Amino acid sequence: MERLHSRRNVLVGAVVSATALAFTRKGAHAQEPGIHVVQITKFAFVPDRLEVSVGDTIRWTNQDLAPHTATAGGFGWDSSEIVNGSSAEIVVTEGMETSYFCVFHPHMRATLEISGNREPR
Ligand SMILES: [Cu+2]
Repeated sequence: MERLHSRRNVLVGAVVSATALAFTRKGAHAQEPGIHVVQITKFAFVPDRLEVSVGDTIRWTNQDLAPHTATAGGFGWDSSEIVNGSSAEIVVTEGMETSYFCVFHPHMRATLEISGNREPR
């Protein structure tokens, strides 16, 4: 029941932050892909270190007035520009780069930890 409820929340989107927090608490033992929310605020990624699994979605939400990006250190993946109040999502894939930054503000840096695989659905 809890999983069904979580999946519906992901689709609805409005309550996705609460879902992401719940997912984080469940940790690596959760079987279904989850959504991890990273807030971009005051020129920083929060959290700046995120544990994810292949198949999970990472959603960056920009709370700053300035535009930002989430861009892999070697440019292997890129959110493209995220303007104030909007979000971008990337699905975690096997072997993807785990360090990223903002191309507009290269001092903004963060890291992913890819902890394991989930069964394809
Ligand atoms: Cu930026």
